[in-house]
Formats: sequence, structure tokens, C-alpha cells
Amino acid sequence: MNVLLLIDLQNDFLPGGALAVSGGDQVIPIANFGMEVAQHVVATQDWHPRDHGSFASQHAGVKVGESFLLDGLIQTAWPDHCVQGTHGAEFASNLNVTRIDKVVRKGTFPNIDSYSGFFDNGHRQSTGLHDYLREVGATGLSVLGLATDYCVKFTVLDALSLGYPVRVIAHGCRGVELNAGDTAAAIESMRRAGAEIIGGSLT
Ligand code: VGL
Ligand code: ZN
Repeated sequence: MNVLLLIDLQNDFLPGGALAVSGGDQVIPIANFGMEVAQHVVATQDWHPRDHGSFASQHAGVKVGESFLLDGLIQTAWPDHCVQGTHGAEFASNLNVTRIDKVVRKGTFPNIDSYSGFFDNGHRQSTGLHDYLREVGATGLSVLGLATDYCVKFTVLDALSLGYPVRVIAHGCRGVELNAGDTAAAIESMRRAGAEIIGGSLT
């Protein structure tokens, strides 16, 4: 069975949100169409405690976009975003959530970030996504969402190393683009790792 995997389609990643991804709102209709034709749908949700260690606000002298060490791992500092229970953490209001079969939350431990929907950034703990996909008999994944250069990329790379054939719906993804070219480089690294890339990449 093919599973459609929707990555972090949450208000804070849409224009006007705390960690807005340019054009992020444009992928919602593509997600909704994909869900109409998908056999099974899983959505990830970035779900941080209010004092999450990836937030620049938690570290004196660290600015958004800078790198620092968080519990031994290099971490990019982000604005406060996707705080559990807030509007920013909710799925986009025009996302057809009635078609989502399973939600997997990540980034819930304060001292480690989790870009991938499968594991935290240190591969210390799994989110349960792999177990779930095995239970439902997933044989391949189609992936879209936000952001191409972070959570989509690391989810796809983990999925490939776990052995899933992966198709990336590139026109259903947008990148943060902290540095110019990050999105294109992310698409290229997913392709090199074995993902099939379909559709055009729009930044
Ligand atoms: C994401 C940065 C921080 C993402 C989540 O969903 O790509 N990026 N948290
Ligand atoms: Zn996050």
C-alpha cells in the first residue's frame, strides 16, 4: 500500500506564521487533492514544548538562523514556533484533516530537535512512524509538505534508509531557504539518496 505522508502543514510555516515558508500556503490544495486519491494518509506535526531548545529565545546571545550546540548536536536556532496547543501548531485551516488517518508528533523533547518524522536529530528515539507504517503495510511513500530543506528532506532520507521507496511531490513542497539554494540542494540530496522526484520544484 502506498502512503501519502504530509509534513508539517501547520499555521506557523504558512505566510504570517512564526517560521513562515514563502509560498507555504500554495501546497495545501496539492495536499488536499493528494488525499482524495491516496490509499492512506499520515501527517506529521511539529509539536514543541514552550521552552524547546531549538528556540533562539532559550539561549542568551543566540540569534535566529545561527548555529549552536544543543546537547552535543549542532542546532539551528529558530523563532518560537509550533508550540503545543497554540494556533501556530494547528494544521492549516484549509487542510482537509478529515482525510488524515494518523498524526505523528515530533520535537516534543526540550533538549533535542526532530526534523525527520521518524527519529530525532540524534537518532536517539523514534517517533513510532516506522512501526505504524509497518502495521498498516506501507510498501511505498509519497511525500510533500514543509519545509523542503529541513523536515521534508530529513524525513525522506530516513525513509530511504529504512528501505521505503519514496516519491517526493516537489510542487507540493516549499523550503525555508535560510541560505539561497538550500531548497534545490535538498531536492538534489533526496534524489541522490534514491528518491523519485516528481513535479517541478518552486523554490
Ligand atoms: C521545521 C525548522 C524547525 C520544518 C521544523 O518543518 O521543516 N523546520 N522546525
Ligand atoms: Zn520545529
